[in-house]
Amino acid sequence: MRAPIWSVPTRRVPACPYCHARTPGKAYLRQCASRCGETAIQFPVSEARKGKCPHGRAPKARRVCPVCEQVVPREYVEGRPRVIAVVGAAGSGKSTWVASVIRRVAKGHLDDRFPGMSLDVLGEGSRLRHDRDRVLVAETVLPLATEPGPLLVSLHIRPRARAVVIAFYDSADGSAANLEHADGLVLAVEPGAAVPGDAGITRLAEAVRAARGLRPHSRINMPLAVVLTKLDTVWDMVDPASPLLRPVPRSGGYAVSDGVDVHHETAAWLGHWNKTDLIRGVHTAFRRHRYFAATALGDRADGRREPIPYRVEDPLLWLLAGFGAIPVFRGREGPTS
Ligand SMILES: Nc1nc2c(ncn2[C@@H]2O[C@H](COP(=O)(O)OP(=O)(O)O)[C@@H](O)[C@H]2O)c(=O)[nH]1
Ligand SMILES: [Mg+2]
Ligand SMILES: [Zn+2]
Ligand SMILES: [Zn+2]
Repeated sequence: MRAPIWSVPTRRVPACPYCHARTPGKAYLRQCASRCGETAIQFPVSEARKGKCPHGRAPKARRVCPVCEQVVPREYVEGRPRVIAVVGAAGSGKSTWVASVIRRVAKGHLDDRFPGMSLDVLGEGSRLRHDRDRVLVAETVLPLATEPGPLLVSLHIRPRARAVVIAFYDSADGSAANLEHADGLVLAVEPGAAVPGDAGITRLAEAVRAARGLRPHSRINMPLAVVLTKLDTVWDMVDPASPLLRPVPRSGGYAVSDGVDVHHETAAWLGHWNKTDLIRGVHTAFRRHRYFAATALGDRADGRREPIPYRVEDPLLWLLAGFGAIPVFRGREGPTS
C-alpha cells in the first residue's frame, strides 16, 4: 500500500468558513478598535495604512468576510486552511471524536511524539463551540445536536513552524458546500451489525461527486478516513495481540506499517459485522481511503474521572501526512529514507 502522500493543492484564496465565498485576503474587512467609539468603521485590509485604521489606531486583529459579514480569525484568512468534513450517522460519535482530538493535542498528550506541538482554537465562535463540545469528553456526556458551523483551529506541529489552520465541519450527511470545499473526509462508523441494505456510503460518494462536479461513478481523489468509533464498547471481543490493542507507535509522524495493520484489522471487523456494502462502496468510490479504530472515552466506565482516549489522533495524523504537514515513517518507528 502506498504512503499517504497526495498533493492536495493549497488554494491561494481560501473559502470563507461560513459562506464559502472565495475572497482574497486583502478584500476582507478590518474593524476599528472600540477606542474609535462612534467613528468606528469597517474598511478593507488593503486600505489599512501601516496596519492602522483611518483614525491612526491599531484595528482589531480579526477579519470580516465582505460577503457574509461573519467574523473570521486572521490566522484563517492568512493561513492556508485545510478543511476536514466529519460525516456519519447521528450518534456515531462525530462530535465526540472532534472534541477528543482537539483536547488531546491542546493538552499536550502527543508531546512525546511531537515535542512542542500546540493547538489553539481560533475565534470566539469556535471557542464557544469547543467549550460546549468538550463536555462530551470531560465531565458529563450530553447528547447534543450537531451544528453546522465549523470549528477552526491552528495547529503548530513544532514550536516555531508555520501553523496548519484546520476547519472541522461536523454534520450528519455533510452539506454540499462542506463536501465541495473539503480537503479530507472523516466518516464515523459505530461498531455493531449493519442494517441490511445500508447504502449510506453510496449516498455520500454521490453527494461528494455532485458537490465537486465529478462524473457519476468516477473515483474520488479526496482522502477518506473511515473511523470505527467507540472501540471501548467492543474491545473485549478483540484478540489481545490485535493491532487494535497494541501501543500506538511513538514516531513523530505517521507510521505507515502500523496504519496498514490497523486498516486491515478494522476492515475485517467491519466485514464481520456485515458492513460489506460499506467496504465495497468505500473501495469503489474513494481512491485514497484508510480504516481506523478509536475510542474517545476509553476506560471511563471503570470509574475513572478522565476518559482515556485511544488512537483518536490517527485519522488526523494520516490526513496531515497526506497534506505534507508531518513526516511519514515506513516502519513502525524508524524514519523513511
Ligand atoms: N463508549 C463510547 N461512547 C462514545 C464514544 N464516542 C461517542 N460516544 C457516545 O456516543 C453518543 C453519540 O456521540 P456524539 O459524538 O454526540 O455523536 P454524533 O451525533 O455523531 O456527533 C454519545 O452518547 C457519546 O457519549 C466512545 O468512544 N465510546
Ligand atoms: Mg454531533
Ligand atoms: Zn463569508
Ligand atoms: Zn478607527
